Amino acid sequence: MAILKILQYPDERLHTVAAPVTQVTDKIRLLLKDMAETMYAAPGIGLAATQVDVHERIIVIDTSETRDQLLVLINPKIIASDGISDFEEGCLSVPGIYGKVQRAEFVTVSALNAKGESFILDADGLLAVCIQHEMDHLAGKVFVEYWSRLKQARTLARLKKKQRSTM
Ligand code: K1U
Ligand code: ZN
Repeated sequence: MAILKILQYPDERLHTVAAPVTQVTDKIRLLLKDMAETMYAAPGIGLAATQVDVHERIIVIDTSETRDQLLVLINPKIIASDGISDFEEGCLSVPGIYGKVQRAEFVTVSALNAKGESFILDADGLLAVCIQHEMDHLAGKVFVEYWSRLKQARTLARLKKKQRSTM
């Protein structure tokens, strides 16, 4: 297994739209293992393939306290949603920046698992937020891009200042 490099905002590659997985092969299963290892090591509660510069519709998530409930979503699709939530979010591609995004409170998602079997999942709370955040990555959208131009500009300035101080 391997820890993969996570692209950092404003890297343009984070704006790439991911393509559907046509077949869940051993190569995809190896990528899933590496993505899970990368997410746990970061540490994070989710990771989209886009963030490791692989532009296929693949997500790993673990929102459990015990960090042992890995959820794999391949070709995820939201088939129903309801309610509004206003959760404070973070992102491994935008380290140190946190802020609220308005999303659906409940989602029903269809996807394939690591064996290529289809399943349907009902999610609420942090899991629902995380699924939507990761699916945005697959669509080339980073959570800060929901914010106003001014807040985005301030965020970029903060990130650049942080990057300069760690050089
Ligand atoms: O997509 C990502 O960059 C992962 C991101 C997912 C996420 C967090 C919060 C709301 C929505 C989506 C993260 O995992 S940021 C790190 C984080 O939230 C966390 C890390 C360790 C323990 C608990 C939370
Ligand atoms: Zn993110």
